[in-house]
Amino acid sequence: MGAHEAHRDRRLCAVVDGSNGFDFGDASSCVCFDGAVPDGTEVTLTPYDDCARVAGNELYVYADDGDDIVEAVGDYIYLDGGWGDDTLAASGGYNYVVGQGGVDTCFNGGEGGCTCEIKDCGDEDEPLAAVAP
Ligand SMILES: [Ca+2]
Repeated sequence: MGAHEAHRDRRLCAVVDGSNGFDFGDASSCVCFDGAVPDGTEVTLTPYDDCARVAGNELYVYADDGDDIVEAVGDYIYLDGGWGDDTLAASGGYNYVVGQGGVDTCFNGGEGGCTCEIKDCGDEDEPLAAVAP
């Protein structure tokens, strides 16, 4: 299956619950995760088009490659979209959202040190869609 096909149908992603840990980097398909994780956890998604809603505090969430859709709920979360055309959202406070390469859309509904930053050294035309708190 090509990446675009996977992008069209995220229902084909493996539904995961974190019972075997929160590093899904070795998964053979995209993953779909929706749940709470312990504070301070590092969550790593797959190189495919993942879909996740992660709740917790002091998290590091890395979506890796692929066109990911990730929502983070909590405080002090660092949400890194990795490469790909990501849609990233963080609600809570003091979260930091980084789109990395690709055409990303970031929303940060939190308060405090909220930032939505696109890091892409190779494409200055990349649109930035940021919603201020
Ligand atoms: Ca991914």
